[in-house]
Amino acid sequence: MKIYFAGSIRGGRENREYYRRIIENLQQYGQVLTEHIGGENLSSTGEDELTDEQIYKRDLSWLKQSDVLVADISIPSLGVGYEIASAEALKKKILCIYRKKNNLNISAMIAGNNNLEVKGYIDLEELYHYLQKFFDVFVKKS
Ligand code: 6IA
Repeated sequence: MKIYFAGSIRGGRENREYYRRIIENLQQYGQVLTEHIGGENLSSTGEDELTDEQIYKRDLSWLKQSDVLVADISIPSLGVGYEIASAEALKKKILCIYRKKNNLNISAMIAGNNNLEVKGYIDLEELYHYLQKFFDVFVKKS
């Protein structure tokens, strides 16, 4: 099972620690191709050693190889939105997750799309429990 985890970079890095812990949890279900999203060294300016074009091409190739996209949409990010739409076009299974706080309003383009699973979480315990159920059902179906 290959998992593409998407989370905000230039959209803002304040949930970085959450991403790190979610990625760590996801690793029990498969290989997370985008481990760096939770990385301490990845600031909002990102990976300096790669050009934007290299990042774009590498990320899309990983998305193509993946079985499932797990996108944290707590922080609105153009890149994450683009990855969700691309994964949908590639007919990937998509799970969008968000932290329920600060009256976060999820875009209608996400909340209104029946091809996506969208799940809010209050804390990581709740999210981990949900992920277990999600992968249980997903693995059985595929
Ligand atoms: O628009 P954002 O930067 O918030 O988009 C974040 C999403 O796009 C993530 O889910 C990543 O998969 C992808 N992405 C965007 N930028 C990068 C990046 N470095 N490294 C890896 N993945 C990325 C930023 C480039 C740097 C030279 C500034």
